[in-house]
Amino acid sequence: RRPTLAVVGATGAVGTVMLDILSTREDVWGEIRLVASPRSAGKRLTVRGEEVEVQALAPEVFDGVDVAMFDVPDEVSKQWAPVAVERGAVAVDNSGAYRMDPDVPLVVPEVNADQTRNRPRGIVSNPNCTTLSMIVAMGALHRAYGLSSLVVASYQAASGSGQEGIDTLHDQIEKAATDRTLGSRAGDVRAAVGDQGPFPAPLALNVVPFAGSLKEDGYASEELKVRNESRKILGMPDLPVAATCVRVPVVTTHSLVVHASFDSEVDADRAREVLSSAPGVVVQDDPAAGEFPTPADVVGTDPTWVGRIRRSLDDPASLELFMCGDNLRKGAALNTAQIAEVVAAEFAGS
Ligand code: 11C
Repeated sequence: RRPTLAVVGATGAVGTVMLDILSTREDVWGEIRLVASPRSAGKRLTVRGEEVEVQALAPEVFDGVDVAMFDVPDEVSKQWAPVAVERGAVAVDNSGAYRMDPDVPLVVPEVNADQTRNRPRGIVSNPNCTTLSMIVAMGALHRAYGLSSLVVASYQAASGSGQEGIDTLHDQIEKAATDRTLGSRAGDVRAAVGDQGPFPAPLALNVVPFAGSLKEDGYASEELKVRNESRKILGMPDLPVAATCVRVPVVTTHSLVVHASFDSEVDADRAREVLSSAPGVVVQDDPAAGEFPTPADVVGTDPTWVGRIRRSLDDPASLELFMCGDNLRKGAALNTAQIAEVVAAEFAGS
């Protein structure tokens, strides 16, 4: 039987990408129900080439649903994922609400698909987009060499903060575009762009060394997510992970610089082979020819792109890498869809 799917948060930045993904991947679904806040109810959205009316989030929308995806803020997932489960669905949640719950698996199908069935609460979690932009590649290298530590710096896109982030960046770029003297005096960009939207400093013509909210010891929530989620996905609760998360004026696609250390010596050519043969990873690494991934070239694609692969000059057991991944696709909607497909496969033959 083909399972019934509900997409909760169908009208948001991630939800919009989800409808595209559901329309282009191999179709495993029976009915697809679109759900959003009462404000968006009644809208008609296209999925699989058909218009579907958006229903307001209410307990009854989950009746008869087998898999419910949630692309909504943490507090909405906290309240509604258990309602979906109570009504018989498996919830696949893209919020931060359940990721570190020991009774909720945190799944990246290329790395730990086997964890999907281990879900006593009926919920499977999807990692944060920053973690997801590197973890498929790091999982492949871990299988080859045994990971011993990670040092990560992110270059995160505005759409990590949703549609508001995208709109803020475009508004700021528009305001900054006409004055070609901007960026030459302290504070001139800040004065010119005005509204900072969801960001703690101007994003146009700037970089912002803070993403998420402030947590203990000066860390930002994004940095702790990268650490905690990487450990959980790789099944390495003590893996040393140091992360600094930075927002850059890119609309969509997160980039990361990774310094990865391993249990054994590494070789850059062999690392390229390992990554090239890993599902979901593309190696683009020929700097002499100007070949390396950039967010502007990667956006809209599914894989994790890896380039600038070098053995560390001072440690033969470490690699330096640069990687990019579309934070709305693999970083959010695509991975959620892949998890949902793993669950859907359980219905085959039923
Ligand atoms: C960002 N990674 O770029 C965040 C957005 O935990 O799902 C996703 C937040 C989350 O701002």
